[in-house]
Amino acid sequence: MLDFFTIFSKGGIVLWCFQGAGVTESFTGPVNALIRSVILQERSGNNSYTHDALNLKYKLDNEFELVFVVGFQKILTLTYVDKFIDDVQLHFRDRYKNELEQKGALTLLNSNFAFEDDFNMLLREAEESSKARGPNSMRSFNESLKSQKTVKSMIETKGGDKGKEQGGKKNKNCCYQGMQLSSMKGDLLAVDYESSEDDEVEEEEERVVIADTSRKRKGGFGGMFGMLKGLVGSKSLSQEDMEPVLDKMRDHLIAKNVAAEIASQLCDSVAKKLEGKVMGTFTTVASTVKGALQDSLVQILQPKRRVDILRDVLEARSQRRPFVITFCGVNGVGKSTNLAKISFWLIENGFTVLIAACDTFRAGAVEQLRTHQRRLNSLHPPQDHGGRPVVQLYEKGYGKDAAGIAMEAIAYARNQAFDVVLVDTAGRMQDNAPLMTALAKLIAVNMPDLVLFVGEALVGNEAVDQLVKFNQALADHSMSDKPRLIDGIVLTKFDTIDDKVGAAISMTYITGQPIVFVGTGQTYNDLRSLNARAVVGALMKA
Ligand SMILES: Nc1nc2c(ncn2[C@@H]2O[C@H](COP(=O)(O)OP(=O)(O)OP(=O)(O)O)[C@@H](O)[C@H]2O)c(=O)[nH]1
Ligand SMILES: [Mg+2]
Repeated sequence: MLDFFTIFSKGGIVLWCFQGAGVTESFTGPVNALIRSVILQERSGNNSYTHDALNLKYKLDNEFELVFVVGFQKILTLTYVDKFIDDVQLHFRDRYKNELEQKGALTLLNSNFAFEDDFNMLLREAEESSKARGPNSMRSFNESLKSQKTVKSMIETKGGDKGKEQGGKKNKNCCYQGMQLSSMKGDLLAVDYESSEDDEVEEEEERVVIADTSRKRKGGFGGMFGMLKGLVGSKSLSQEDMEPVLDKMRDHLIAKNVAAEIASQLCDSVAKKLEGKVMGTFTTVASTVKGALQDSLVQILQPKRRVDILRDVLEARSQRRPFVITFCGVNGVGKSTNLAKISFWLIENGFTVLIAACDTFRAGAVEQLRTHQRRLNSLHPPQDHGGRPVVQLYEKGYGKDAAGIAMEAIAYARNQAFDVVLVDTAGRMQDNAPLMTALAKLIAVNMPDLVLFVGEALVGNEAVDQLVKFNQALADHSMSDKPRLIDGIVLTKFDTIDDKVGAAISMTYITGQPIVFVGTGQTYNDLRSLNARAVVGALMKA
């Protein structure tokens, strides 16, 4: 029942297309019209467009710079199209990741995207599931978009909710030394925010009424957008017009703890994006500026690379080797505590963990880990796991070479068939050259699967300095031409920062690496994943 489906790059190269049986009209006209009047204007709306008798729906893939467009007759109400376009996008990305990562136009031109079979399968599934639901069945409130558009919808639940439910059923919720614990099976819950009523406005409505709310609010973005009031008619935006607005935007971001340098770079890029854009009315100016900033922020926070630790651990297990994660960062940021929380999450997911006590420097570091190891084993007693402790500590006391201990621990884990090795390291200041060299050596020698940088959400400008110097040290002391740098971030003490969430932006912007875990407190349950939309929401809030 579809007229066509086409996948093309933002550069205009058609990678693949499908034309429905019996459809003779070319779809070049409608697609060109869509590109001209919607995509190039960066009007997002609800991602649909009507051209003569055709309905077009599209989806942008910003990571790989692709556009997915589906066309069907306006008279048809195809309920499955939105989900279908999502499915096709995911499938296509997964299947052609390698080709798409190369990006260059030549690679795309030379690649053969034989996607017919996958597409037909997805289409059959979509059509069948919509038939199964019945054509005229009315959606219940719970199924409707509206029911999901509450504040709660900002929280990504994924497998997390399921895990919680299971935990509840099996009565797994337990307490330890005053700590409330619940099951942490599956993917982690995403960080949550308290929101004002304003945020509950449905997205569609928000776009329309944005000018009003910005006028209502004092200061913050309200004031900022207010400045654009004079800009009406068909004037195109110039740097000069935007200067005062951008200054305010920069201050706003800095007030939210985004590092100053990064706030400036972000504003410059928004200015570049908007320069020369022809403005219609005040409303469009307001939503365009806000939208451009919001888009950039979401894009920064969205992982360029998927980090799926549970899957990667399983893969390592199938290769009969432990999956090794190293934690590093400056003193007192929460490396050891979050290492323990991550152990708990891994154990809850059925894995065994060896903690390598490679902080051989700070007094008490080994004992701190031993305490965690005991607590974790009492939460998951060996008798529930075939007589084997689910977490063990590998330690050699103090004053020894950390890289050597890590190496012994990894070998021990391989012999004893542990699934994961978590390497705790001593805190070190980024300017302490000998200690940075030692860390770089530990990583170069042991080549962990994942190097996690642990940083506090409280930091502002300091975040950039830490990350740049940690990465630089790893690069300088690497023995390979493809050095192991930081490949993920643990953002800790997120519970202490209110809505000053700027460090999340600074850290991902500087490294280009994802925030893999968010620490939200001092119990084993206080571990979350990042919800980019919620963080951007908090950043944009006046
Ligand atoms: N509120 C809050 N406190 C945290 C969080 N993570 C860690 N902490 C606290 O931060 C303090 C330092 O934590 P550690 O785990 O010892 O930090 P570290 O980075 O290992 O410290 P060094 O090994 O000395 O470098 C402890 O009091 C933790 O309880 C968090 O997500 N939220
Ligand atoms: Mg520590």
